[in-house]
Amino acid sequence: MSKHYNNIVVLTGAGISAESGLATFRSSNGLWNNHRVEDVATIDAFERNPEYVHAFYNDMKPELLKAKPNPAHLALAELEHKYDGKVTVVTQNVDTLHEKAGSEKVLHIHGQINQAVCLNCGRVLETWDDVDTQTVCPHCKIAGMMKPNIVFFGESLLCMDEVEKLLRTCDLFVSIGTSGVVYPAAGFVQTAKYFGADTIEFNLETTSNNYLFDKHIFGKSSQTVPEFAAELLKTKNEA
Ligand code: BV8
Repeated sequence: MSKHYNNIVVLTGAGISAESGLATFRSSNGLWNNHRVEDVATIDAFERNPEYVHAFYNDMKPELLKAKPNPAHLALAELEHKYDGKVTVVTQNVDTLHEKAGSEKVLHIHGQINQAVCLNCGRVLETWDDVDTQTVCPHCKIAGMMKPNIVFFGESLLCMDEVEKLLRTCDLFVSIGTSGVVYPAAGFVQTAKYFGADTIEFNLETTSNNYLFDKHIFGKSSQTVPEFAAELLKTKNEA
């Protein structure tokens, strides 16, 4: 690695949190806690049976609260703070391991497990406590209108205005631990490439959209990402 980049976008998926002990979507055949995600993480499922969907996410909270960031998360946080350029993490993960590692510029495009949104007033409640159909919104005081602030299948993503601007202006797009199956996140690499970014993919294996990446770094992200970050930190802005 000798090239210096000024604006790096890092898309992360469930694979970056695998070595922190969190199940990935794919390796468990699309199951989370023995439920098919497509059956739970959908707006229809929530409208049909909000208690069931609330319980699914409430059950996930203790494990995600306890989970610790691994060297891949820590390397990205160090890169954000020490690198002579802009580094932004765009994550599909609903865990908060990037923040726990010290990353500050993190965009959760699929939402966050420790947040709920009020369908009455639109305000977001930050909480690791259980949220259910009885929960009262602390802002508008209405009960029963809280939804996990998780982007369900069929819902539009969060932070997309900011993400689209980043994809048009970044000069390096890195993808870490994502199978490239879920859209529109799986299409981000195409946009970045179209606007001239170099593209690198970190995974254990070849993924569905691998042909869009200039470079593939195979291996466990807890090893490959710290090595990559260390190389980047050696480069200097020649301008
Ligand atoms: C939308 C929240 C439109 C829930 C999630 C048919 C074709 C194409 C697209 C569609 C289609 N039908 C429907 C769609 C659209 C749909 C979609 O893409 N479906 C897929 C399943 C086909 N997308 C949507 O619905 C999106 N919304 O399109 O809205 C719209 C527009 C305007 C107005 C209204 C509507 C919403 C998508 C978001 C859904 N919510 N999460 C929850 O998390 O509980 S997605 C969910 O999937 C998670 O976010 C998770 O991150 C993601 C799974 O992807 P990955 O992160 O990649 O995880 P995965 O397990 O798959 O892969 C892990 C990878 O890591 C593997 O490659 C593995 O090899 C690697 N790995 C493992 N260990 C390591 C490692 N790598 C390195 N080191 C390791 N140690």
